[in-house]
Amino acid sequence: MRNEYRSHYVSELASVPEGSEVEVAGWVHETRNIGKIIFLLLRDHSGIVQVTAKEGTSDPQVMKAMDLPKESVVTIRGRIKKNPQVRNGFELLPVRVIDLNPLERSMPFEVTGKVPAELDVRLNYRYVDLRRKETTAIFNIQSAVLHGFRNFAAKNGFQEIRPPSIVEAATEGGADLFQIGYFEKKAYLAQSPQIYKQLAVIGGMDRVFMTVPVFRAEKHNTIFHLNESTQMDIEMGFADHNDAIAMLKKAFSSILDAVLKESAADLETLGVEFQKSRVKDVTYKKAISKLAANGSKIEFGQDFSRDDETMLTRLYGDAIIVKEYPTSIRAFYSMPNSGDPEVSNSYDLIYKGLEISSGAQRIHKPSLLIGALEKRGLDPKEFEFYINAFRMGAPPHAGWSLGLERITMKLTGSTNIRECAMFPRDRERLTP
Ligand code: AMO
Repeated sequence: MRNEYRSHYVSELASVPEGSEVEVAGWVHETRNIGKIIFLLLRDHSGIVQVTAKEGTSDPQVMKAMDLPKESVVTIRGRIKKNPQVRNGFELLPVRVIDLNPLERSMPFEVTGKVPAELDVRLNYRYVDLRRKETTAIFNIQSAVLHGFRNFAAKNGFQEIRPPSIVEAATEGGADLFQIGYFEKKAYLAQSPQIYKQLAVIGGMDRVFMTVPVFRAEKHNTIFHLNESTQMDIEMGFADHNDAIAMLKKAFSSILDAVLKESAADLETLGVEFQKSRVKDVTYKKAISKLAANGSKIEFGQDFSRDDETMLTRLYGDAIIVKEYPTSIRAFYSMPNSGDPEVSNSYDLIYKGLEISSGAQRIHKPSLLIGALEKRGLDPKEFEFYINAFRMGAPPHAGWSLGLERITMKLTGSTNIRECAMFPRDRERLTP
């Protein structure tokens, strides 16, 4: 698309005939001024091109205009010239250079990555950090993850819904809620779309999916937790945990396919390699006895520790679905197993040692639900509107949620989840 600023993206220049005049727009990545020659590397979101001005051949005004600090935002018109010595096999001989917005401040760190910068500094200036090729690669991969999830949803008949983020009561139970003022009342930011996706299925939608921000006032500051994160959720009507697990495997496979197909170059930029792993299933009871046989102290009724999750990967492979967790340690809405109510029809997907997804068949009987709430010290009165929905023709149903930043973290080999949230929210960070 040609407009006032550009005729081509850098990645399109390779197919432009020598001698043609083109216009590119982006940032000054590097410059080298050796007196009679000025080299300028211009970077746009698609790549980097060398712009070369020479005394004698280039207009002196253009040579002067090329003398720009790094990260200046420019538009450059020039002619394509083949040059086998240059990285792309061609360079641009400039005829016009415009600095679109002269820098008023020096850059907080090197976008080229020549001098490493602390994560905190990068996050303070995320709009500059996003120009680094590694950060660009992470968000390209995240975009492919979202495509993979949507492809899966479209292929399997899921309808997209938009649940609210402002809610009256806890959606997951527990105390990890952000309270907000809502006119004369108190309200909360939703911890998950859980209740609403169930209500959609009770409403007859049968298969729904959503990609939504969720908010958790967890006080701990870890490399795996954010206070605002993004969930990719589904819910299915007339379905049990086995149906939902089968869908989780399909979604996971579709996500890996999309990343491998769309983001091969990004994976290379990050130096990450991965094969499409087969997802293995194991029951919680089997998993804990295998962990115990390998030295873990875990007992029935306990959640896996970080070390247990790492050991599970060593024992079973990169991608494992652990199912039938003890009912007591799962969310109140998880359906107890009819043959063994001590465990529930619940499951987690653990990928490369980290829980990236969680789900369950839901309790659809009001009396069971009231009992489950009471057992956890929650007041059924606060969930009345939710329980009432189960009194008016609620079918058996099941679903799950995949954490977008968590899966991105594992696919990009990032060591801190903050790398995988564009503007992360944690205990300390509320800006930018
Ligand atoms: P759960 O609470 O396990 O389940 O969350 C689902 C997935 O969301 C991700 N996740 C997080 N990622 C970053 N920071 C956090 N603080 C955080 N909390 C959760 C994880 C996790 O596996 N309603 C249920 C799902 C369902 O049963 O459908 C739920 O929210 O990847």
